[in-house]
Amino acid sequence: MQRIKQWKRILLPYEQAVEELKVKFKSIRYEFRDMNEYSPIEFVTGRVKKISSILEKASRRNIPEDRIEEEIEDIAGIRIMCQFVDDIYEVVELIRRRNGKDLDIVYEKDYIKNNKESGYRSYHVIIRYPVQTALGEKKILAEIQIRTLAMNFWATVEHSLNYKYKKNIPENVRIRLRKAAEAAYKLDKEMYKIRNEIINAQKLFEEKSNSVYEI
Ligand code: 0O2
Repeated sequence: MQRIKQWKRILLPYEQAVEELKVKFKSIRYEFRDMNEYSPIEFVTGRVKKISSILEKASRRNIPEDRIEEEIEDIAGIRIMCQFVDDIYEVVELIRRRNGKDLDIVYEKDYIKNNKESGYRSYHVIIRYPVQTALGEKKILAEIQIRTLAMNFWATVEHSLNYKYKKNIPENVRIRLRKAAEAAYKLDKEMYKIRNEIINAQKLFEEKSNSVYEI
């Protein structure tokens, strides 16, 4: 019980970081839309890892409890969803431009160019983020995952299957998942080919919806 209470306290700045980062990335989307420009960010989510998942990951990787905050980089996680693969790299640029300002980039992992064995694709940026707490500043690690809607669909489904099969997905399902990952990637490529067409149609649709509200 005491241990859970301690962990809840440790996680407070992580919760604050997730809330702040969500606001910051959502604001970028609002700004683009306000300028009537295309936003590379479609939507943003975030979460703090559950205590049980933190402890399970630490035990799986033999991380002593006093090293968890330094070694588990995704206790605070932000997910940014984009429409097109190119938007992902634009978002990465937006983050890089903030390096040394409100966040510090620790390292990046491009699982789009080098997808995982499972078929997983996403771009990960690990950052150090300063949180102002009642006891002063605390710099925490956070993971920003940037992916397309298709990549997100695949990852969400695969994550549920991993949970169901306790990370031991049967071979036949794993093969199908790899095929599905390729299909999702093909979908992203096809969509990219008609990117301008889609963006123009969305602009028209948005203008129409706004004018309805203006009446
Ligand atoms: P959750 O529930 O999302 O928090 P490891 O977790 O040991 O495989 P590592 O070194 O911590 O990997 O970093 P990595 O590989 O960048 O993975 C961190 C997170 O990326 C994972 O967190 C997932 O969110 C996501 N991810 C990585 N690989 C896969 C994959 O094959 N499938 C899916 N669906 N997601 C993946 P957690 O802690 O695994 O889970």
